[in-house]
Amino acid sequence: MADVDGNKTTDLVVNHFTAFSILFNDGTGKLTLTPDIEARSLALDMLAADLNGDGLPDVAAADYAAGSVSVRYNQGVGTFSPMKSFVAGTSPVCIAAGDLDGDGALELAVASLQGIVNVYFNGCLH
Ligand SMILES: [Ca+2]
Ligand SMILES: [Ca+2]
Repeated sequence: MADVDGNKTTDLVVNHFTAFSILFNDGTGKLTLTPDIEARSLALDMLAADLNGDGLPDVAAADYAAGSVSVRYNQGVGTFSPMKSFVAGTSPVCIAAGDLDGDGALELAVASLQGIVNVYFNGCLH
């Protein structure tokens, strides 16, 4: 859940494992579903967080089958940048975002089935 379109209401990001979609909340109880937005194969875990500091939540996923973490930057209402992927080793299953080095920008941490955690510092995500 995140305010994807910046209208001060909480929208829903729905993970379909090979794609995601957004349920935009207009604030009156009406939800509007976007067409599917492509993700990598078998994205087991997904989050929405502002990774580039523009005030709009971006979408990042742990791509189990592809062994990668992928990021799509929010470009405004219902549109996202082309996917940017980073190697994440074998079987990444969980993803989290947090400011791990205290510079105010979010990092990504991705855990694999083997118990390995890869950290992607914000400066490397763009
Ligand atoms: Ca953003
Ligand atoms: Ca940081």
